[in-house]
Amino acid sequence: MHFILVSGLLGVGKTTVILDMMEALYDKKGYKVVVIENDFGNKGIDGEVMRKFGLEVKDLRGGCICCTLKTGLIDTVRVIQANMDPDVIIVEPSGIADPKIVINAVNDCSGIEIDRLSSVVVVDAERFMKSWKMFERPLQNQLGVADLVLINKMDTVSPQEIEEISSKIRDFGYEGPLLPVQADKGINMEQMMRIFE
Ligand SMILES: Nc1nc2c(ncn2[C@@H]2O[C@H](COP(=O)(O)OP(=O)(O)O)[C@@H](O)[C@H]2O)c(=O)[nH]1
Ligand SMILES: [Mg+2]
Repeated sequence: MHFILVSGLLGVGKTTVILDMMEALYDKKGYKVVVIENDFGNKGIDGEVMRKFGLEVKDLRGGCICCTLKTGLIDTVRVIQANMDPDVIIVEPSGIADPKIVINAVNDCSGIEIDRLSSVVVVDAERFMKSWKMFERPLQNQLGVADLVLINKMDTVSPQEIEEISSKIRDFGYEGPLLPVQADKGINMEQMMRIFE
């Protein structure tokens, strides 16, 4: 089972990215995907979308995965694996959650079999330069464990601004792949899925 964590501040487009991932993983590859949401974003993955994909969403709204729901998340993953045995589990933690805590919890837990763990971080091109200072700590936590960084909403900025954002993300010490995307139109999402393979 491939465990994909999609982190990022509130409103950056995590849920939109996950919808694109689901489409790529389910429609194109036929993988069985389960999404676990723990976010208060303005766009939830609702029953209607799930029916379209024939998939399952577990909603952990009401607490932050990184603290009170840590054991809840692990138990949920364990139950999902035992009952549904999906190929992929995608987890959307709340915006300020520290993904490292989730990664450590998943790695340390017996009873869950994970072949591969990917940590994707989404940033919002429109807001990043204005807001990185205010969110330095959560960004540091997120970028510190990222395997892939998506600079989403590339439609809202110039190529030069994408460069500025990329260089600021490098200043955080992140050295992995950086990909500008427009998740709401699926732009560059195929490239994203390729990085996953
Ligand atoms: N302009 C633009 N808006 C986007 C893009 N992707 C997502 N959004 C919008 O950003 C808002 C937040 O998206 P959402 O996926 O709910 O963010 P989350 O809180 O990180 O899960 C929604 O109104 C989306 O429609 C994009 O590529 N470009
Ligand atoms: Mg969301």
